[in-house]
Amino acid sequence: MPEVILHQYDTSPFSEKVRICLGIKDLAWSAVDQPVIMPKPDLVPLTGGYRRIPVLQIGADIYCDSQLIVRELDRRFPGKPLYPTGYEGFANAVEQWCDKSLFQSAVLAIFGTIGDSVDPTFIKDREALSGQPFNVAAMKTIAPFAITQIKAHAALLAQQLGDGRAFLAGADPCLADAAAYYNFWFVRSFAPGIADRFEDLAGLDAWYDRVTAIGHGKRGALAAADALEIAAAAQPEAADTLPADAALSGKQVSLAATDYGRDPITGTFAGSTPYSLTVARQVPGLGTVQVHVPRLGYSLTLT
Ligand SMILES: N[C@@H](CCC(=O)N[C@@H](CS)C(=O)NCC(=O)O)C(=O)O
Repeated sequence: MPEVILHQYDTSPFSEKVRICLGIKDLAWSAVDQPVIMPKPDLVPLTGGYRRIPVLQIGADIYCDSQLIVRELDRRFPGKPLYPTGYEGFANAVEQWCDKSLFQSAVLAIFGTIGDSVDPTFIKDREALSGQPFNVAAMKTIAPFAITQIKAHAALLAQQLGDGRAFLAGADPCLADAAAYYNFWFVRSFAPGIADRFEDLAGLDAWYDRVTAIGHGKRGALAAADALEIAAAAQPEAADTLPADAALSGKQVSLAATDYGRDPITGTFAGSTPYSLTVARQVPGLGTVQVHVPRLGYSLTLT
C-alpha cells in the first residue's frame, strides 16, 4: 500500500480538517511540513503551481484542496466512511457551509482580534494570495459581528445535536464533524477566549471534545526531499475520463482555483470524474506526476 503523505503545517485549519478525517479512519500517514508562506520550493514542483495547503501525495498522484483530499481518502480507504450511506449530501452540504460561510466568520473574528500582532511578512504573503488588501482596521471593526456569526453557526450545529446524538450524522463521526470542528479549533488556537466554549448551546462543547478525542490517526513525519523521491520513483495511477470530457484528452490545459490562490496548474488533460479534473505533468527530476483538483471551485481553460 503506497504511503499517504500530507503536505501541511500544524497551524493550518484546512489541514486540521484532513487530519481529523485521517483520525476517523485511523490511517497511518506521514506529514511533510511545508512553509506557511511562499516560497514553497518543495511543494510547487509537485503541484505545478498550486501553493495552498493541504496537498495529499500518494506516490506520483497529487491531490489539491481538502475537498478532494478527503474524497480521495474515502475512495482509497472506504472503512469508516466520511460520507455515510444516506448522508452523502449531508456531509457535502455541511462541508460547503463550513468551508465557506463559517470559515469566513472565523477568519474575520481571528484577524480582527489578533491582527495588530500578525507578522507583516505573513500579511504581505496573504495579500498576494488573495489579491486583496489585508485590512486589519476593517477586520477589527467587523470582528464583534463575526463573533456573533460564529455563535449563530454554532447554534445551527447544536440544533443538529439536539437529540443527544454523539456526532452530526449520528453515532459515528464523518466529514461533517471534521468540517465543522476545524473552524472552532482554528478560532480557539489563534484567538483564545473569543469563542472557546458555548455553555448555552446544549451538546456543542461535548461534541467538540469528542471530535478532539478522535485524534489524527497514526501520524509520522517525512522530509520534503523524501516525498519528492517517492514521487520520482512512482508511476501515477491510471485515470479514467468521463465520456463528456473525452475531447479534452491529451490537450494542454490550465486548472486553477477560482476563489484565491489562483496560480494555474498547466499540464496535459489526463482524466476526470464527476468530482475532479486531472492533468499529467512532466517534471524534471520527478518524471510524470498527475495533479488532481476538485471540479467545484476550479476552472479549466485550454492553453
Ligand atoms: N479550498 C482550499 C483552501 C485551502 C487554504 O486556504 N489553505 C490555507 C491554509 S489552511 C492556505 O493555503 N493558505 C496559504 C498558504 O498556506 O500558503 C482547501 O480546502 O484546501
